[in-house]
Amino acid sequence: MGKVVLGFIGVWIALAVLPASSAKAEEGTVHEVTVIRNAFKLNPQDITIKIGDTIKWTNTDERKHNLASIPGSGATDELEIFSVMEPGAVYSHTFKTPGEYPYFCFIHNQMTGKITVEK
Ligand SMILES: [Cu+2]
Repeated sequence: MGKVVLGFIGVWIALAVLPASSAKAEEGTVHEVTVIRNAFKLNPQDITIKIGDTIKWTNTDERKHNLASIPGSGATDELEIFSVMEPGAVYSHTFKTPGEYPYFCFIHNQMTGKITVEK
C-alpha cells in the first residue's frame, strides 16, 4: 500500500515538473529585424529561420510603419504578420508552419521583406 502511495506522489511530482521543462525546450531563437530610420527598408530584408523561432521587429524610424503579410501569398491562410508600428515599437511573432512569408508595409508598399521558415 505504501509503495502505491509513493508511486502516486512520484507521478504527481513528475507531472508538476515536466510541463515547465518541455515548454523551455520548445523555445526557439529570436531573430532581430530593424525598420531602418529614414530609409523605408527592413534589415535584413530576407531572413531564413527554423520552426518555432521568433522574429522581433523594431521600428527605429520616426514615422509609423504598418507591417503585414501580403494577402494570399504566405504559407498559411492566416495574416501571420500584422503590426501597426508606431515609432520605437517592437513586435514579435513566432512561426509554427514552414514556408515563405512575404510581407510589406501597407503605407509604403516599396518596403518589402520575406521570412522563410525551415523545418
Ligand atoms: Cu512604412
